[in-house]
Amino acid sequence: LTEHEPTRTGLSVDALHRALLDNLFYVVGRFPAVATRQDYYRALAFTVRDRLLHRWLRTVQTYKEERSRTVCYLSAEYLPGPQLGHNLLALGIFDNTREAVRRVGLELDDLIEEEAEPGLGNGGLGRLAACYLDSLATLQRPAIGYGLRYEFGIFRQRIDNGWQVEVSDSWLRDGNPWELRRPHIAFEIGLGGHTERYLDHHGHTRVRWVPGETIRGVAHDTAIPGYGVFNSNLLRLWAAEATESFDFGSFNAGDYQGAVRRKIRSETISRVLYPNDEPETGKRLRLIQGYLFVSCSLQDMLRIHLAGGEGLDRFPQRFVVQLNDTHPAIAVAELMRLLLDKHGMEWESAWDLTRRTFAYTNHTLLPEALEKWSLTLFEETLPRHLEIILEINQYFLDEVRMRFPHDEALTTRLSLIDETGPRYVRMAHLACVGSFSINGVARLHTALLADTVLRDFHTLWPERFNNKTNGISPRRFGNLSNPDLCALLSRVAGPGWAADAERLRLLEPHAHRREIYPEWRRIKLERKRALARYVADQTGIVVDPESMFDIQVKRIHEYKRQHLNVLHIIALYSRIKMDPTLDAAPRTFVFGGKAAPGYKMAKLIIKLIHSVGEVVNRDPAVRDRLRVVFVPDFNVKVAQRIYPAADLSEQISLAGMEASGTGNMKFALNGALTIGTLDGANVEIREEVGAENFFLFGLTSAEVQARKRSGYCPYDCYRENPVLREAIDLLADGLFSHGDRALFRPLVDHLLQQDDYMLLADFQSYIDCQDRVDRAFRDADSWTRMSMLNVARIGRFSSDRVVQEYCREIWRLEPVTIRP
Ligand code: 26R
Repeated sequence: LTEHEPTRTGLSVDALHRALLDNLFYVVGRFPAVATRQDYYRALAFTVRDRLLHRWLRTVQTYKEERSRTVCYLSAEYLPGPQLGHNLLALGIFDNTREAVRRVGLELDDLIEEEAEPGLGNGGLGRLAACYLDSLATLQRPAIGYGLRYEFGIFRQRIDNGWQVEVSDSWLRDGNPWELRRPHIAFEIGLGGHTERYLDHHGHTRVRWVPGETIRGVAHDTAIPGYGVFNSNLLRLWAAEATESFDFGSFNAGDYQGAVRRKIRSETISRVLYPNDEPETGKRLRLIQGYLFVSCSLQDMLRIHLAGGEGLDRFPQRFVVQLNDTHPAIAVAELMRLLLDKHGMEWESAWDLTRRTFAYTNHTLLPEALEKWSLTLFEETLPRHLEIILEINQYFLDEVRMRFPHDEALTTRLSLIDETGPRYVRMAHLACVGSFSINGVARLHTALLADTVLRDFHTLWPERFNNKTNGISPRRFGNLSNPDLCALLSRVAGPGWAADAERLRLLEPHAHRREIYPEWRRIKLERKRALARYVADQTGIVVDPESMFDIQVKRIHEYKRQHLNVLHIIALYSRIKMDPTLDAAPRTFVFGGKAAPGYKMAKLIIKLIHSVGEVVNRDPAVRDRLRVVFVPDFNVKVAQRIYPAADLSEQISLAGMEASGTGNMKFALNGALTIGTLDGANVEIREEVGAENFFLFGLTSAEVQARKRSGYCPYDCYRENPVLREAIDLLADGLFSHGDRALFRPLVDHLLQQDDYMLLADFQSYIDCQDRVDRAFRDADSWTRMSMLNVARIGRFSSDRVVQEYCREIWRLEPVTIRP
């Protein structure tokens, strides 16, 4: 009977098989005999998209009919990872599809490999946004993710002689079968120009912005299906295009070439993602990028709202807008502008409405990462917004002066404008003033926010502050990346854990059953073998899957202290050289991560990892006991191979620096034990899994602050600790640089003279802790039990838990069931 199943919606093996061949011919335009794997991947992607469309359109229709309250997640970055596997899992057709693909003589895993992932983000912040979209759909909450459709995502990383080389990421080259371009969902934005005052027909003074140029943003939609439910939400990304009116005007004036040039320039706006995890002040293009997607998104929300027939005053009932860091904070001024200038509202009601609409998440305490824009750049680019910001500031500072008279210093600190030198707009301040909720991303982070960078705002409005400890998608980082482990989890804890991660706790009683340890270890070993094959293929380095896989993967940054990890490797290397009988478990040190292209020190750290690896991996005295590898081009796809293969997860940032971290959670879910500081979410992970199942070292953030206040002198640590001295001397003397003493000098000098991230202060504690790790690893049964307990107790860090907290405490959002 399955023969009668429709080709575009049927879920049986037969229907999928027929659809695959149908799409291969009619959409991809190929005969099976000449089709490549990429052709088959695309045919399969269309097959899956067909099956999503029904759910997707039903969802949009239902939300519309029911005028459901909707959260709009505004994020400049999304790192959703490859879509095919995720969508098959959500639809529950993984096994049938595997079978259908076999019928054409191929393997599903090979087709999944074919997909170019959308690298539309830098790291944690973009991946978090993707996990939250997954959870929102799974929890049946109406949500739209709004962002930018960068034509080039985060650069691809090549390694040349140990140095990072950036290669452009043309992820759209083979087309993107998942997206639907919506040419009729497009909005214009203005740039530059000037403002004018005029009298409206009530005789009130109003403002008109006369932009110097206009640009269009066109919607590109991707379905985000929930897991095991019919809901499918929307990721709507804007691409920049030229406006027709503009072309037309130039054409009439006879300047055809000029019109084409401007068209190309318009399209440049969404061309490329900025590859930094720190702002570049003065980059006009980045300001425009943010404004483009924010303005289009708000115009889209207003359109949807007004189409529902309700008045603007009810907008905050229908929509809540979450600002993912300050990158979209211009939204506060833009919504004001739309309400005042386009919809003729009065200031008080517009401001009241705006402030009831936005909520702001902060993702970093690093002062250099707090966004600010020079006033002159702002004025040139968004003159009307600057006026509005200055007016918001006046009302705001009046209120401050009223509540805290005679405290001009407080007023200066709180101002939306930094006037200590050349003037800047402080985007975090704009976000705070314009939002009803301000949250950090881990308990410690939120506490530090209230105590440091947002202290004065916390004094003003303590009730706006709240914590939402980050989480990860158990579907993406469990089921998809580690199916064998997950099959075991489903057997012992029941299959429900993927949608209800707290159920992982049902594994806990089994952590004492030695008879299942061999299977747990076999699964880990199999993932390590697979990673070893991948590493050999990518780097030519052969590693031993039986050795401890000690892994640090994340953006390369001094505060994350990859070089502390390297100092441990050097110390261990020299210890084994001095004492070849030293009893220590063989280890494979794995690194991965990208450095911002302009961040010299981070790039030098990549070179350092390779240089130390070269010496260690070649030395016959240690080569059976230590290996160092750097996996190039760390991204979501590579991450899914790495987390399942880890024995040890390195989370070693200086306490008080990492807002949360989410890699820490992904490792633990895959049964790795953590060596870490009391930073970010590590604090809460350790509480959950138990102190005895976590390797803790290093200063606390309070101790860090105290040490800094009393004048931290790294050179003292160097002088007083012979092990540390030797490690640094080996580096400085050129042991890892063919005798070149200049290569790593900047790094060594910085450590000895400044050491902003206190590697030397934490060095001995780290080394001692690594010794404890070594002893623990050599007791295989005890290690296995700890590993199982980590998995059993990590459920709290599911993004489902966080999203429920956001829904209950910030968004006031209820589930909406979609029926077939
Ligand atoms: C301005 C722009 C180029 C930019 C600045 C800063 C882009 C990205 C950043 C980095 C930030 C905001 C970031 O990614 N923060 C990370 O957010 C994660 C999710 O909350 C945290 O887990 C992680 O600790 C934090 O560094």
